[in-house]
Amino acid sequence: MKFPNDFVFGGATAAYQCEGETRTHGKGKVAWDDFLAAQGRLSGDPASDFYHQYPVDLDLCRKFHIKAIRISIAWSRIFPEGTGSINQEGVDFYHRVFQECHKNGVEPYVTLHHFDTPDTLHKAGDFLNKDTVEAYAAYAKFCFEEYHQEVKYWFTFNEVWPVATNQYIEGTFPPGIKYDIPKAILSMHYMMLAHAKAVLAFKEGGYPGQIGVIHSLETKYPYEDNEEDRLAAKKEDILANQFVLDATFLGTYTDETLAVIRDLAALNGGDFNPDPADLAIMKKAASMIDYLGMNHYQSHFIKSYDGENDIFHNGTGEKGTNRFRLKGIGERMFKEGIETTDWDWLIYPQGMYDMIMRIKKQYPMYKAIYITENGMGYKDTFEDGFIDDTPRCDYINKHLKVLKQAIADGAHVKGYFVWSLMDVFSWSNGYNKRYGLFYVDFETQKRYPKCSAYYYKMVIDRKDVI
Ligand code: BGP
Repeated sequence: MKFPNDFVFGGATAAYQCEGETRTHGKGKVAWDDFLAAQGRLSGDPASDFYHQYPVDLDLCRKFHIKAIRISIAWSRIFPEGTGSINQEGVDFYHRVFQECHKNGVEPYVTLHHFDTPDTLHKAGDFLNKDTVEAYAAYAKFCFEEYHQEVKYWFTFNEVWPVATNQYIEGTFPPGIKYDIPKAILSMHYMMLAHAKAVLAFKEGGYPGQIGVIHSLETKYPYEDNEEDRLAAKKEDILANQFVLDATFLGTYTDETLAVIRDLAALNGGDFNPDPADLAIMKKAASMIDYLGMNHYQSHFIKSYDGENDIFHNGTGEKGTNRFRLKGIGERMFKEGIETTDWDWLIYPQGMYDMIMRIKKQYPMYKAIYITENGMGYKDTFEDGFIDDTPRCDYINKHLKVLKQAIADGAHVKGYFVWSLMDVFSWSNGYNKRYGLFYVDFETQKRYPKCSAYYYKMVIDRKDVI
């Protein structure tokens, strides 16, 4: 069996990670600007200079038969303050990008929020503040109205759980708070409410096209086959996966989900009591979404853990330094026989298969799934214009194999996007964690196809893995 004829093979990007020009052309500030400057290690400039290089990147898509691209709109390029006055230069920029996509036969799949809430709203509490929900809904509506002739595929949010955990539990995203589980829960809930409001605006506005949301879904397995580890894996799954999947497909939270979430909130001095009026909005939207975007890179093996919270983020690629231990939940373990990347991400394609089949079973109302991100962070070497990234080809190939199996086993998966199309800026890791099919020389901004670009073209042409 090959991939179906209409299967979409794409490449993914995100505004802050590729555009550059973070404080020019009328763009408003985002929390990242100051957060990164204060650390002094990393910067979102120049990134991959997509602001100027997009014709080059889209031309590469055309040449390598990549017919779809994930792009995100930077909210603060359109509304510099999050609400109110519009920056026409930003609005026009995305028109030019979308037109260039179509000129090259590349379909844009557009995300409205990819980790970059405008700073004014972020400072006022980001998605812990309901005003941000309203501001987001107005911004989404503006985009549907403005771009509906050029964009047919929309995603409301990129990765609700990672935003919440990185902002409030791991502290690697601004505002850099650690171990505040109640805040993480509330911000996820309000992001899902904002998602629902955008879906309703889209469907009730009668715009052509389709809409969904992207979640990062990492399968959680018990480290050992015992009662304690099973419970630990279950708890982490509910917090990271089931909470947002319930919100997406049911528009409410099941009793099982609520019980665990409330326990975790209480253990950390908080509570979670969603407003029934908000749940009614989420329920309506749940029946209307067209697809789920699933980002998948790794899985976790969880051992039960009752010690103090202890997280260390490996942001430099020094293998074996990562630690993730959450009080009353569990500890993420390395597992013999399972390879990791230099940033300690477990390479376990079976996790992607298991997650897809779990969605099919647990949420039979799902209509379609796109794998919206999958790829491998790797320290690429550039030698005489040649970039041998065989491990990345191998990683992608293994994941495409299990994806094919999931389709053969009845899952409705419509497409796959490699993260990332070209090398981009990695939020808490910088520029040496490369993912691209195309190597970017960040000094000259020149692009060079890696081995993986040729590999991917072969897959696209054959509609099959190697
Ligand atoms: C996803 C994000 C992307 C991208 C990717 C790789 O969570 O949606 O924006 O960054 O992960 O992550 P990282 O760059 O941290 O390695």
